[in-house]
Amino acid sequence: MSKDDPFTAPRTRWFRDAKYGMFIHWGLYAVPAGEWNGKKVPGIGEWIMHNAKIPVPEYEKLAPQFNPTKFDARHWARVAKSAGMRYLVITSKHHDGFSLFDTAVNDYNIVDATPFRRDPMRELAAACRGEGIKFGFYYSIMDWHHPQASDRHAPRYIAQMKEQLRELVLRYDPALLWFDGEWVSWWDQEKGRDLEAYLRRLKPNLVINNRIGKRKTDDGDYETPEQEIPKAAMGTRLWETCMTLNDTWGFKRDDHNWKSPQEVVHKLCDIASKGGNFLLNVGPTAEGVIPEPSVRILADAGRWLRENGEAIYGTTFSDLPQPPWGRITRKGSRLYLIVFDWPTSGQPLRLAVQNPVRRAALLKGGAGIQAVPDGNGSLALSLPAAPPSPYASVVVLEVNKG
Ligand code: H79
Repeated sequence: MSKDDPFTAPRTRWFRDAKYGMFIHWGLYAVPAGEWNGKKVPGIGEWIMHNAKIPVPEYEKLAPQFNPTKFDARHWARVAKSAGMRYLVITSKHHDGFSLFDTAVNDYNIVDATPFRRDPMRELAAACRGEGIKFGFYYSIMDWHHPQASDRHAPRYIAQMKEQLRELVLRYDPALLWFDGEWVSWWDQEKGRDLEAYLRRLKPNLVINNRIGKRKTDDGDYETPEQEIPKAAMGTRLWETCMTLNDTWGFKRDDHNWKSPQEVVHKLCDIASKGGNFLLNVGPTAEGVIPEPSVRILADAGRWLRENGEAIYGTTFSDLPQPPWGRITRKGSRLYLIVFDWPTSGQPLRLAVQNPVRRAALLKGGAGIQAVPDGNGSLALSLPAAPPSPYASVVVLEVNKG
C-alpha cells in the first residue's frame, strides 16, 4: 500500500508530540460493575457478558438501566486536561456491541435504547475541542451482540461496521481511531487494509492503531502494547502503551487496586524515554462519574507534568543507555535527565555521555549544575541535596550534537 511513513508524516505530528492520553471505557458493563446475579465475576469489567456467559437478551436489559445523569462532558475533558493529557480516546462501541453514539445502523445505542437519550459522544467531542484536546474513538471489530458478526455472515456485518465508522468520522470528526477485537477468525489483514483505505478516503489525516489489521508492522500507524511497556524503543515504528489505572478497563465496583501517582509518572517517563505514548484508562460509573481515586491520582501526576512536562511533550528517545537512576528523553540537542533516585547528599549523578556538554541546569528553577568529566568516560553532575520535585526531578543538558 502506498502510505506515507507515520513516523515522520505531518498528520501524526500531534500524536508524536502529545505523549500522554486518556482512555475511557464506558458502556453498559458499568451497570453490573463486575457483579452478576449477586456474584462477583472475575476478570475485566467490560468482559462481563463473556465471562458470566450472559445471553444477549439478558444483557440487553442493561440498556434501560443505563441513565448517566451525572455525565458532564466538560468536566471529563477538564480532568484529562489538568492531568496533562493531550488526547482522549473513548469506547464508541466495545465488544458487547452497544453504541455510545447516535447511530442509524441499529437501535442498540444510547439514544434509542436508554432513558438518557442524549448523545454523550457529541458532547465530549465538543468539550475536547473546547479544551484543546485531540479526540478519538475506540471501536471493536468483534461484536457479541450482532448476529452476523461471524464467519458465515461477516460481509453483512462488515458493511454495517463501515457504515457506523462513516458516521463516527463524518459526524464527530475524530483525530484518531483505535480498533480492537481484530483477533476474530473472520477478520484478516486484507480486510484491515481495505478498511484503512476506506477511512483515509473519508479523512486523510486520521491516526489509526495497528489493530485495524492483525497487528502487523504495516497495519495502521502505530503499535499497541497492552498493559506492558516495551523493553526498548521500536526504531522507526510509532507505539502507544495502553494501561489500566486499577485492574479493569470498564468500571468494577470492587476494584480498588489503584496505581500511585508516582507509578503513573514513572511509567510515563519510561515510555517517553523509549519514544512511545501512554494511553491511561479511566472507567466511569453508570451514572457518568469518573471514580474519585482516578481523578485524584491523575491530578497529582498532572501537577508533576505542569512543572516537568518539557521533559515529556515533544520528546523522543535518546541513544544513551538507560541509566540506573532514572530515564532520559531528548528534544533536538537537549537531553532531559529524569532522576527517579536522587543521589544521597554529596554524591554525583553519573551519566555515560560522550558529547561535550555546553550547559547543565535544573529544569525547575533553571539553576546551573556543575558537570565535569569523572575520568572514567562519564560525566559527574553535582546536584543540590534535595530533589526539586516529588516522584522525579529533571536535569537539562545542552549537548553538541554529533
Ligand atoms: O478494551 C480493553 C479490553 O477489553 C480489551 N482491550 C483493552 C484495550 C481486551 N483486553 N484483554 N482482552 C481484550 C482479552 C483478550 C484476550 C485474547 Fe483471546 C487472547 C484475545 C485473543 C487471545 C480470549 C482468547 C479471547 C479470544 C481468545
